[in-house]
Amino acid sequence: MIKLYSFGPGFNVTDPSPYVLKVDAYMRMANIAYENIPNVDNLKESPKGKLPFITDGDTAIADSQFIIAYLQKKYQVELDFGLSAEQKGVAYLMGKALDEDLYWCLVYSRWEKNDTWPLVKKAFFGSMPFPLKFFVPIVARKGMLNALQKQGLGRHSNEEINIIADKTFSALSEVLADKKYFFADTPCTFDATAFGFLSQFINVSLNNEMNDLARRYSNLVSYCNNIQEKYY
Ligand SMILES: N[C@@H](CCC(=O)N[C@@H](CS)C(=O)NCC(=O)O)C(=O)O
Repeated sequence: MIKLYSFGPGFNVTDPSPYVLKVDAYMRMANIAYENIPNVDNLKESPKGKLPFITDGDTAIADSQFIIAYLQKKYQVELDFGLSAEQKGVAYLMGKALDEDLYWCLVYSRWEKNDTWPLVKKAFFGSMPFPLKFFVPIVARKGMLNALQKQGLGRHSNEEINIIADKTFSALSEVLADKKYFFADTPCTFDATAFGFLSQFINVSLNNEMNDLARRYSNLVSYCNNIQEKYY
């Protein structure tokens, strides 16, 4: 059986990582049986030092995009069957916007913002033994803030970062409009990505400015709730 190595539930969602939740949702949408192995220590076993990764027998695959490509090929998943070539191209690029841009807004909203950081610290490091629970979060936060600077988003003001996140929420809301899924009557690969990311803003038990921005789009809220209800 396929094993999905994840962090485990956090902030009231199945996984606080959008990439893990993307793969988890994908396998549910594609009706692929799997076992979820939740443990932050999975990071130490991961071929690329990040989560998610999966194992299928003796094969280990890391990174959500390669996991999905592997599953698509090996299990002949046809979630994107009904999409035109143009829709497939647009869906791919939209997925990249979430993976490579919205992700950093999420990192900023959780790790940089002083109103949310204490909750992140408690959720991610609260169960660590003394004295690790004191210095590991400090080192981890420093690393994330450094990554935000290097990536570039961390150099913008709070207001500018909220504008960047809101532009993505607004664009997603426009594309979704009153449809149930983004491109067809049934979910496609992009829906797994969209749910994996949007849930991190909408369905989580966090209430920062960015959560408020996302929750203003009622069609995105219904979208997440419908997928949550149907597949979880
Ligand atoms: N490109 C990767 C990104 C995975 C990723 O960044 N995972 C983060 C959690 S959201 C992680 O494992 N971070 C732990 C670390 O960097 O130490 C994917 O699509 O799977």
